[in-house]
Amino acid sequence: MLKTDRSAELFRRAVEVMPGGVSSPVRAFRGVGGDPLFIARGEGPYLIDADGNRYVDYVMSWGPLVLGHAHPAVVEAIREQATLGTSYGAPTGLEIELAQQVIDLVPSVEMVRFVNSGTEATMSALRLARAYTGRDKFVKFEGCYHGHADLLLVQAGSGVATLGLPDSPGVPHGATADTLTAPYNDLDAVRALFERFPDQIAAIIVEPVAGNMGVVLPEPGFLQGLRVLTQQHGALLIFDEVMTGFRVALGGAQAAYGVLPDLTTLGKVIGGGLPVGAYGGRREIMEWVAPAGSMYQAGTLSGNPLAMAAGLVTLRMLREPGVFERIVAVADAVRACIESSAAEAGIAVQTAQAGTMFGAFFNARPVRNYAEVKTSDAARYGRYFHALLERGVYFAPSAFEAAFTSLAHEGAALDQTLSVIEAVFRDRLA
Ligand code: KE4
Repeated sequence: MLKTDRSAELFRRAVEVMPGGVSSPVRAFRGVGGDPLFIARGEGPYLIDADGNRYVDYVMSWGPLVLGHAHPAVVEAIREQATLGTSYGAPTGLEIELAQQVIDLVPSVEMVRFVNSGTEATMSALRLARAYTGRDKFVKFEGCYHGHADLLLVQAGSGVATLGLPDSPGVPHGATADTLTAPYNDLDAVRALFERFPDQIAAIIVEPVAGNMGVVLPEPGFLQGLRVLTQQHGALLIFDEVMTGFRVALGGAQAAYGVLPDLTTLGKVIGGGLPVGAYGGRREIMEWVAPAGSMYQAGTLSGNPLAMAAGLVTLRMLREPGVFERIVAVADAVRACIESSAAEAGIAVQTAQAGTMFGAFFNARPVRNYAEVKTSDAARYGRYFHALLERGVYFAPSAFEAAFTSLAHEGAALDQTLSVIEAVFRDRLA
């Protein structure tokens, strides 16, 4: 049994001063039971909690830490920049360099605007699509999560799904009146929306690999079908690659699947662990963004030099020969271990993987959309989570999330992970 007295004490104090004791709902362990661990530090592939317990971390801050915790090059880049100042509220060469890295890597992106979170990126991209097309409606998919902006809190995944919230109070009907939803992987449903609302749909926004309802892959032809439908109906295609960017492939899911959207939203990895988001795409669309154009969007700390420095060193290292492949190989090994261990124990598990992110459902049938996700055994996931945690392996405290690897997940950390997964299934602790 884990000794977590210090975390328990911190949690008691936290709930007095922060709603639920956390700064973001999915951290609260509500989806798996028990109380959250309070973290003292991160070190390569490890989290160390306030009681000194060490865990191999597969949450990795929900995706950003593709090089691992406190990578020396990232720490040095932040330290060096901090001595030059943390924010100027004025343009810097660092923004140009990071924008160029994104443009070089992400096939459809010709121009970039930096913001401070994925939520800001998606809400801005949708405003831009509405400005560019002169239309108000847009389509999202059930179980996909694109941040917590009012217009997107409809049938959302991630923490909304984890907490089983019927979407959110405080979102006025008017804010979501133009938000249309369809089941993931269902092109007929999307086609029907275009027929029902001709010339009214500004965009489709989609997670090209869904990572906020667990990991659900696009079926063959789904993304290409969205590309064709949006072109046929004069709507924009937005790939929300906040999670999949630089994780599914160096160029994101659009590179892996060969489908080019009109706009792409990014976050997580491009901040190297500091708050950054971005949206980008075709130049003729992006030039609608103020001050070049009239679509307004702004941010005090957008493009701040600290975050730019951390993101730059992260992407530069990720581009070095063999680095990305090493991180994918770890995800391959862990995913394969889950599959083989569950099969040997006769426990029905569906796994899915895209590059350096992967997931597992306790389900006897393949999972292709949110309705099918919900037939999975979330209670069993909770037992699985705690059985792994007690043995020093930290997966997402929710069945509706993804697992992420890093450059640091090698050697002893990987060996420990594989032996713990084998034991948890063999001893039927899940
Ligand atoms: P943020 O505003 O949390 O930086 O990004 C929102 C967002 C947008 N799009 C996608 C595809 C995302 O996955 C996210 C955020 N992801 C969740 C984890 N699944 C953030 C974790 C949290 O909410 O604490």
